[in-house]
Amino acid sequence: MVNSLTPDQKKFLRVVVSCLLTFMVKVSSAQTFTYADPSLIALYPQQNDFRNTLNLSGMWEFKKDSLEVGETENWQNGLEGARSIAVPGSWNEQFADGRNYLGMAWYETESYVPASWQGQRIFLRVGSANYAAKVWVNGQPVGRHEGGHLPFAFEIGKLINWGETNRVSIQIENYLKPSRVPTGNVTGGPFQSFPKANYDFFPYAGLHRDVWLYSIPNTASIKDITIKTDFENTTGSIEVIVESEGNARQGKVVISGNEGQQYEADFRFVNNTSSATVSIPDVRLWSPDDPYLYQVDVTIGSSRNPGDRYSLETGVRTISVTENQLLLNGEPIFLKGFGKHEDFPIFGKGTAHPVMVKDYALMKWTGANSFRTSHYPYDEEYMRMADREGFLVIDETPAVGLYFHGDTTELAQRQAMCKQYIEEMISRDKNHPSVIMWCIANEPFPESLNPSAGSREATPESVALFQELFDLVKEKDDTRLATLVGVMGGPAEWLGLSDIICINRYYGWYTHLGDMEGATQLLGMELDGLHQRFKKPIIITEFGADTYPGMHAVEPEMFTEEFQTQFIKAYLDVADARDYMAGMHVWAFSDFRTSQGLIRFGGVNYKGVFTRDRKPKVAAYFLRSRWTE
Ligand code: BDP
Repeated sequence: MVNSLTPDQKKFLRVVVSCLLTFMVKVSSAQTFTYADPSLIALYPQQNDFRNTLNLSGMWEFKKDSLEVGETENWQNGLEGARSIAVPGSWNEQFADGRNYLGMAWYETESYVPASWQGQRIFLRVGSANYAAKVWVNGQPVGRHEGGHLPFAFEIGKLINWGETNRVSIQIENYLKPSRVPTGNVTGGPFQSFPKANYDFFPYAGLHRDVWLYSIPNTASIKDITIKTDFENTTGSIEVIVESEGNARQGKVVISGNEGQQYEADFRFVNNTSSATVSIPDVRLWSPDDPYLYQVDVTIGSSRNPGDRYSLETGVRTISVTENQLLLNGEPIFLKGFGKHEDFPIFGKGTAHPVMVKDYALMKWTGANSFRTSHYPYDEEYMRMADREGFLVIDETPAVGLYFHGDTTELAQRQAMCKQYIEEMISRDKNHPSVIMWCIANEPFPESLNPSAGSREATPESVALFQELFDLVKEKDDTRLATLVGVMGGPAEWLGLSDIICINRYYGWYTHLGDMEGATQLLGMELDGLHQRFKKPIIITEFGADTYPGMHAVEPEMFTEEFQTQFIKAYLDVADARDYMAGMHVWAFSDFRTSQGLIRFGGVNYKGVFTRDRKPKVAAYFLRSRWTE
């Protein structure tokens, strides 16, 4: 019958059939791609007698999908004409044609899943896929996730071929959109850069952290562990809250430390939840000077027939604020350190373990005791290392460059993303003693996007919006402080919502150019005013000057190493003269890649006190003498 149709009728039929097929694919994908559940990322994959892990990082297959035909052409059934790519790593750094590509691309790998895993529950966990990801296993859709810098996981046991290789396909795209967090392609935004990110770091794309397959026991398993610590006199207490799945009725917590001592507590589940508090006599408190960690082993089931086990490390410490001070274990502590980035040549935003180790070594060398995970949560190994090395961390969500004008639908989408990030970040990082503070946003902009002009008022809507985020943080974790980092010229009302005031200031750089006297005068006045108004301690979470390495001047001049040193010293002196200052974080630890723009020579932000490949500028030696003597 088709043969009897005219060419026009045939063409029409083809269009109808293709539309129908596209529609069916879309409908079926809409039905089968569930959004990732943040509660699944609470426990990092772990190998023990009850659990198994397989790290899928290494060489994967990669293919751009700029026409976005991959799904209709079923690329999940095997990528044809693909090239190799390293995971973790940003795709923008690995090829000769990838730098500015932010569209759709596909990743694929194969992994053998041992038959011995059959009978267990199997999950796929992706450490970070920037920005939006869809995942298939053996050609079958398993789920989707939005937002980079935080992990997501799906249960995939039903799709596994036991004792065979299994194909994992991940589609990722990183379009810059006003509805996303962080935002991009904003009309009239402050950043006139390319690519048009509404923030000052390169919008790297791809699989940036490890990808894992892991298994947990089928009949009863530990789903989540939350640790809260406290102390009175010399006795510490570690409260361990355990959430389980399945039929375990009881369990045990064993805490090891204090040179071979063990402290134990039994617990019983009620509705799969339980908690046990263990006392530690002669407790060794966690601090930057002595980052002492206790080992916590949780076992569920009876002692004769244990069902699952999970181990982690914790430090006993408290964090609080007074009107003037930040208190660690009840004692004043001053944060000395940096705002940072996950950034390194060729790796992009991909996890690079040697760089991580080097960064801690260099931070210690300067005498720093703290850093902020600007402007997104860092790799989990980074956080574990902070626990071990004794760094006090301000853990920040990817909410950078938020603004409140324009499209209300986009505003609601951004707000939903901010809440998702808070849930995921706290779910993932809540057991790190190093994390003392959650930061819900960096430099949200007031109504007018240009902070040096227009309205600096906080609209009631924006205050309500932040209040909602702070409430969510406190609901998830009431043991730590919560803050947002304020932009220069931004509304003070937003700052007042925080437990501790955090501000970024660039007087002497973006205003009062080169004039450090005028800059520090204004800075001092502003700090005094803020403290008088809010009666809370203040941290300057960013201050710094772009510095081209090797550029010098007898009399300090912008862009020279002498000017950067003078700038940092002037700010530190202002802080030292005020007893309500609780910390100073230099911007930035190292130079980092950003979008191309007039004020970003070579697409690099040069405010690092170390170069991008971690060589010290003069300011690094200055900080070392100031912070270690
Ligand atoms: C601050 C931002 C930071 C920038 C820095 C700068 O928080 O991301 O990199 O300014 O301009 O406003 O160097």
